Amino acid sequence: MKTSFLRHRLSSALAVVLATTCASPLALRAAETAGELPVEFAVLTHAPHVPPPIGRRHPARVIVNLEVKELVRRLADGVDYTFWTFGGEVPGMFIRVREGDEVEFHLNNSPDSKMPHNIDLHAVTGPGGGAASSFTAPGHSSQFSFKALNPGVFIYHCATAPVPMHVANGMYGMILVEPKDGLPPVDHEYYVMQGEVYTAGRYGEEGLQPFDPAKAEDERAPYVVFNGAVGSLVGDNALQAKVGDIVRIYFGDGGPNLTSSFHIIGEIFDTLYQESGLAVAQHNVQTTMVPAGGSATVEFQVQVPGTYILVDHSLSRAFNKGALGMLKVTGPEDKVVYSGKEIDEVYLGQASTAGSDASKREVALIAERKEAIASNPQIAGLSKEIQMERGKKVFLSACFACHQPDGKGLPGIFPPLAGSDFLKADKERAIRIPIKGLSGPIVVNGKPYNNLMPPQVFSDEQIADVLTYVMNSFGNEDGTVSPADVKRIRTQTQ
Ligand code: HEC
Ligand SMILES: [Cu+2]
Repeated sequence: MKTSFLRHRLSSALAVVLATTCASPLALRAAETAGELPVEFAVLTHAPHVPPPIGRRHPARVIVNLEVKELVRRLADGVDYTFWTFGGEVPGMFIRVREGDEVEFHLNNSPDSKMPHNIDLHAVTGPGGGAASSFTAPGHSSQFSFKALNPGVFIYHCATAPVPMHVANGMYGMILVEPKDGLPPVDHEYYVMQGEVYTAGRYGEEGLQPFDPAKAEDERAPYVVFNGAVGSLVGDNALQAKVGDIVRIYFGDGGPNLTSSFHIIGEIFDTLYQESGLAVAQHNVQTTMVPAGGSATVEFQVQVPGTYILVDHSLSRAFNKGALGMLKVTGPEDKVVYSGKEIDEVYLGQASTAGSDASKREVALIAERKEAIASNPQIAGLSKEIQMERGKKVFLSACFACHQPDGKGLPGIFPPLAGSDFLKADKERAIRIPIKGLSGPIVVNGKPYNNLMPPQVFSDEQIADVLTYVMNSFGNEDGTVSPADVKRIRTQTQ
């Protein structure tokens, strides 16, 4: 349904491209002076994809059709949320037009919606950015037009009261107004937006979570995420590039409240276009501040293969609330640019503070509650497959940073989990490692290691899941660990 929608958009855009290229430049100029512009349908894309460059060097009347849908979507593993969306996903669909275009905007509110919605596009010059003109009840459609006077990368969002709630529920997206002469070509363009979700439950608390107005008012977000969900840009969903490629990311902050300190671990932004504008603001930038309701565009060339981590460098948000994504770069190594033997201290610093007494107590309480639930025979009996999937997510949120996504570790620093004889030899010891951490000399597959693994703050269930995942992945093939096993070992070691 989603792809056919997109295909429809693409094919209508193609038809228009054909139509406009058939018209002679003279006829186009005549139409322009008569105020009659060629008509096009905008190509809209879901994140992290960006519509292709405009290409055209004359203005057009561009028709945008955007549908508001309220729907339940995954926020994190086992956690659902009723999102309000521009186009069915969070963030809203990416819109791309050209400076000087006249945009005919149709906002359609699905008949299944419960709420009225509207749209305030920061690319609009005029009161409310289109908000009042686009106020649309469920099952209705509104139309307004604006001229894209200023080039830039602009946010759009719903501005229906209570506005912070509509935005926190996912009602934000981006519109790029290309400068008249277009943008420099690059190898990949990606669309990433940060936003907070104010759930009634704490981070990771399972079930369908309602919006918590008090937390929103206090700006205490249990979730800060990229592209609408924890893990939307990790593992198989990571952004992709090849060594030598130039990558451009349009990064927006939907908020509603928090400023982002956007950073990519292991990369430097060669070029930064700051705060919506498309003039080069600065070169060689490590972290750029993106205000709520604002954007930045970054460009960088990737020189070395590996996994680069997109974060809000307010790091608790990255490592405890979900604001973490990945860019996977493939291609030949360049040992001069990067030897492959350094450690990013960020991981150790963050992980070591994570073991505070409060978190331990919290983990214990959550584990107690989870065990009470699990002892209900109807709920018990989670299949190994579910455990594996959950464990994979835990692995990708913590262990991968050191043991590497393929479990092979780094020579002399992080021992391998793939084919590890150390792991296999003693299940109880394996369970103790994430709980208590591990330091001092060990030998794994005949090679010595003498380093430090900080304790991993996870619930019994998460530790059981991640160990079960590890014991059955990367060529390892057997063993399961249950939450009860973990609880028993945790009690013994405390
Ligand atoms: C901050 C880096 C880091 C993170 C994160 C980390 N580990 Fe480790 N891990 C290490 C280091 C370093 C060692 C070796 C410690 C030593 O030399 O005594 C190790 C050792 C181990 C071992 C025993 C050695 C082996 O290769 O079998 C296991 C099992 C293990 N880790 C599992 C995990 C799991 C599961 C997670 C995620 C929940 C995890 N680790 C997260 C750094 C890390
Ligand atoms: Cu709304």
